[in-house]
Amino acid sequence: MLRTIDLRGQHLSTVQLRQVVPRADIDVDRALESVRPILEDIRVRGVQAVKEITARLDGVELDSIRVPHERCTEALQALDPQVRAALEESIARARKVHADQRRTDVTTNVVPGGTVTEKWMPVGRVGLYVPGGLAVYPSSVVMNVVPAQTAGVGSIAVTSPPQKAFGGLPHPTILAACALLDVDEVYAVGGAQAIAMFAYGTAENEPVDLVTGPGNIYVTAAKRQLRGLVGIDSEAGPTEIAILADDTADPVHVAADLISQAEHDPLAASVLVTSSDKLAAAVDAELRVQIEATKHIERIGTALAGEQSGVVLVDDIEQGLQVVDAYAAEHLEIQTADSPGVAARVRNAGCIFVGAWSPVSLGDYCAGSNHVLPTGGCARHSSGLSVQSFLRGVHIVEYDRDALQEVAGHVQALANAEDLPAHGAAVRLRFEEPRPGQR
Ligand code: HSO
Ligand code: ZN
Repeated sequence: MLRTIDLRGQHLSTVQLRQVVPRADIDVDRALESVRPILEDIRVRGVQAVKEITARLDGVELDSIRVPHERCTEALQALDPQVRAALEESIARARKVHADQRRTDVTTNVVPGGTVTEKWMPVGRVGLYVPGGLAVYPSSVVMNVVPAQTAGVGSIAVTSPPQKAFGGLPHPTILAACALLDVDEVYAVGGAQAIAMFAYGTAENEPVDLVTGPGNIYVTAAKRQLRGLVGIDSEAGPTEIAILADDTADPVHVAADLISQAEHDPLAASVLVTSSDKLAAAVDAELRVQIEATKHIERIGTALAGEQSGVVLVDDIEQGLQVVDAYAAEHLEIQTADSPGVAARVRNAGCIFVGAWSPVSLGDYCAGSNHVLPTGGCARHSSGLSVQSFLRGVHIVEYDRDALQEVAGHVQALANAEDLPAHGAAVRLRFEEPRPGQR
């Protein structure tokens, strides 16, 4: 099922490893070509353009882009009690984990009379994107809203694509999740137009300071283009699972987990990195059996057969660690004899799932961790969504006269070294006698 990349006996550099690990070539810049006119139209014509584009792309005529609050409460009342209970548990666990991510302000006494305080302030207003498309993602409402609320963001708006099948509203489970989380500003807009609406603001919505949440390639292209005007969390690509496993792993679990994330998208990536021929063969056989029983067999089959998926054969766990670090997966499972020991040595991954009882699906819904994670190798430099994503650390500098005077010579020396003498003068002047008539 999966293509095989045999790295045994090879000593590859990081650069070479990055080239050989399976990864899709996602061309966001190309998507930008079709996205740019949409953004520009909304910048110029505002909400009228949002409505016309929504009619054209989603086949939905919107009277208003905003979802009336009653629709959310009605959706919550009609929600299957089991789904409600599960969402409540998901929210409670996410709140527990995210509460521990709160930052405390720190004041450093640099010298007597001279302090620097780092003050953490929430972003003023955020727009959270919840994808529609092939699946419905109430869990993503939780993963965006909980950290924003925990950070203390005062104004939170959620948007999700309108669904023809639901009278032009976002999916009812999304609306119910918003109601459960006490979010009452919800929009029925998807795609690049949603990001533009958030970034520019229109007659029917205030602009936001930050947009978060994953979306398709057009959403990502819009985020790339509008970054700066608004903050963005990251550029989300198709989801990825990598599993580092040895012959102690259960092939049934490994196959199920590879399939689980392939279920998202024909472009999703499922990668097994193993030192065991035996496991690779058993997983392959298991994939063939399990895939037959899946509802979304077509997109799972496409994802597993795609160039972005594969089995990477390695000599041992050492080489396996090099491979997974070069790959920097969004989700990385460790299923080895000493899973915690191996997991502790991983450098690059969005979220690490340790041992046989921590599958990615748990993290998708109910572990308490966040499922909005860096994809496409961005885990080398970025983190998943957290309370920190919605905070800004502002330095507050407060020196008294003596403390400034003490360091004045150094400021002037550095100002002169940079040929910026006016910088030095701004300090020196404060300690000079005023010119006649100056003060
Ligand atoms: N695995 C996805 C999140 C998700 N899975 C939502 C199911 N629902 C990206 O981390
Ligand atoms: Zn998932």
